[in-house]
Amino acid sequence: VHERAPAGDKDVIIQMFEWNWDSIAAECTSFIGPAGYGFVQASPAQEHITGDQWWTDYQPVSYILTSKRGDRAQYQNMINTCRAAGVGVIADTIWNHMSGLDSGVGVAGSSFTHYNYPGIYDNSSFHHCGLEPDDTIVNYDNRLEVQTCQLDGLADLATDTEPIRERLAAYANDLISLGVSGLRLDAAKHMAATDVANMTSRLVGTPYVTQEVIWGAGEPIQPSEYIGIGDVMEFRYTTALLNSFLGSNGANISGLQDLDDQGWVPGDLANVFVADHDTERNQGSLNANSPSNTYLLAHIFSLAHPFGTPTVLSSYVGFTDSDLGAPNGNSGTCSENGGSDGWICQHRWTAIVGMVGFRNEVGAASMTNWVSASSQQIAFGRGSAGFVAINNADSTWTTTFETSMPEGSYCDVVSGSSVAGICSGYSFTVSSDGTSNVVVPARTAIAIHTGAQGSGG
Ligand code: ARE
Ligand code: CA
Repeated sequence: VHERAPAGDKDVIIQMFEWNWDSIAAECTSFIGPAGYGFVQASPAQEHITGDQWWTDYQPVSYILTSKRGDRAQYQNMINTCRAAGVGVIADTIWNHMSGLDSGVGVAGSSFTHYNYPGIYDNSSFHHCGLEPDDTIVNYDNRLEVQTCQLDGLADLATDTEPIRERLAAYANDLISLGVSGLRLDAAKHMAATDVANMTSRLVGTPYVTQEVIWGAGEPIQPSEYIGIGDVMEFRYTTALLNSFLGSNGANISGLQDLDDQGWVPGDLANVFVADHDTERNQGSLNANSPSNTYLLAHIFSLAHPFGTPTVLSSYVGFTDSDLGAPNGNSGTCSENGGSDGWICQHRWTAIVGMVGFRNEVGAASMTNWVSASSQQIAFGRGSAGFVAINNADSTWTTTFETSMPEGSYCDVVSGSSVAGICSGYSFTVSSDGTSNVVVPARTAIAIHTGAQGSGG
């Protein structure tokens, strides 16, 4: 059993995709901690291949903690600074493979060849599956192939053997010794669950673990195989939000009430997200360029709904180019409520910050008062602490909602916040009978909670 934040209790993770360590540290202090986020997920920390593309970070060549994002001292400083701001660091951890290059020199100066990493691994450290030309995975319907052949040609570590398990656990324990709170296990599907479980059993303490096991139609390897180890990234949720908010494949947001009956991993073991760095690069995904405010509305839903532990991706512009690396010399910067210098800073968007406050306020309260006025208009409460209405239709939604909230005047945290009892955005009143008259404009949402009372606006 691994440590995870209790639902709603500062459980929101930001994936600080490609931000360097110094800039994450600064952002933890100035914004992320005060805003109430629980964790930042940082890019892989270990030495990797050189190059300007973002994906160099996913080709490890040694366990020296020097990457394009900073060195060991900077990584340690990031952890210390974020923790001081109340924010844990989750390390993106690569156990499945090393590089896919014939040979090269890593960013910290380590020489390597595809199957030789001097002082660490030699040819015998890798699977040589012999099932496909070049040993590269083609057939996801073959379990053995997915787990012992090479993902995109990346040298596949023999995670079923003792020396490799020992080395990989030692790497994770080094990160833990520096103070990381959790691990994202990259490409977990490409390691047998027994291999992953063996290695996590060697970890010092009880770090939060989230495993990247992408569900695929008809594939033999199932996300459920990994739930005894820790959380699983539930990509079926991501796909359901995509289809529902875009109204594609017959899906609508009115179908998103009960997510525990979908056959996904259970909500208390699911790590959920509107997008990660891979999906935002997929054509037709929900991303910052999606039409009609759907990307933002999906985030509001994700942070309001009780299912899963949510991650918010914070990324940079230009993701339609699948190779483009981070802007501004890898140093993340934001404006007050948005991005700057090529960074998008989703984690600073007013509505997303407002919904993090909502989530922290409602905690584990169950869903109440679900109503769906049409296939693209939903509203629900969270106990007596919060209420949200999402209008993903092209027409205004004017209605009297039944809520379970106490009588009062509340600030809409989608359009603003409460500053000393004055709402910087809209405000709504709830009567003594729990009803509230609300106008929700097309393609927008409103959300109120007991932690943001106020009037005006
Ligand atoms: C790069 C080049 C390749 C080259 C390779 C080796 O792009 O052309 O062959 O280097 O030299 C990232 C990038 C890759 C990049 C890699 C290494 O996305 O393009 O390759 O870094 O630099 C599968 C896996 C899943 C994986 C996705 C991408 O199951 O684990 O593919 N996601 C993680 C990370 C990625 C990262 C890696 C793994 C590797 O999040 O960012 O790759 O560390 C179906 C299946 C899925 C499958 C999916 C896509 O949906 O069900 O399992 O995901 O198709 O193939
Ligand atoms: Ca493997």
